[in-house]
Amino acid sequence: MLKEYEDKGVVVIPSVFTEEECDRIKSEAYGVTDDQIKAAGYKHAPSEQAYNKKSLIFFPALANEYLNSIRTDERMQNLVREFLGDDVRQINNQIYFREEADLDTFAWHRDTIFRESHVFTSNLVTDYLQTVIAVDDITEENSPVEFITGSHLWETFGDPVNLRLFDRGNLEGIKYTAQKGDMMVWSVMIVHGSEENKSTRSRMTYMNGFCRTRSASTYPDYLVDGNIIEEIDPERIP
Ligand SMILES: O=C(O)CCC(=O)C(=O)O
Repeated sequence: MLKEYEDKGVVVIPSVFTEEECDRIKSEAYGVTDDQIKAAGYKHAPSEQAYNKKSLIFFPALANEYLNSIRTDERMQNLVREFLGDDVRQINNQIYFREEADLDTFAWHRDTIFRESHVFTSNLVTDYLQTVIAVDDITEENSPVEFITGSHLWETFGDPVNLRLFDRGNLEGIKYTAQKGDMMVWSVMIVHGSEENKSTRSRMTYMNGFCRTRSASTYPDYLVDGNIIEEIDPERIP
């Protein structure tokens, strides 16, 4: 798994969560409101609307016990320990709805564009881990994320002009499919993007992003000396 991640920049880990857990994640995600996330102390915009639908909610685990229990679940912890060790911060926690007929798209980009340069050191490249749980089956049809495997090793890649406008250009990646309950982890450096979900099936993902504590000057603690920190401290989210 680690070797594949190092070579390709992305790897799918099968059957980490169950179908029942995914169904519950989905219903809880739809139950969390912007007001609840704000009331839990989140100081930024709690959700995003893109094109025709609500596309994302940010830090829902602040306001929802079940989503928090998945975030802190042993299976998640073990994965994070395996990749990053014992001292880790939580950088993002978000749900992508990606409903059927959702017009949202993501241009080719590296996730480094989201990481504030005043917070992270240059070790971000090795110290950051992006994870998602496939809450629905991800197929070729329902807007899978397309990854250019090996691009995490490219010297440079320019930032997109408009993140929410996929323009293929002359690039071609691999559309990564997954079963409900699988996890996908990817490098902060891998170039990826996604097209509109033109299908009749949603493909929700639950994203949790982590960074070794040594490389992030703020953000809530996730693991300290290998021990889980059960609650996200919203004061630490810049
Ligand atoms: O889920 C998607 O369609 C794209 C997500 C993505 O590219 C990202 O969060 O960096």
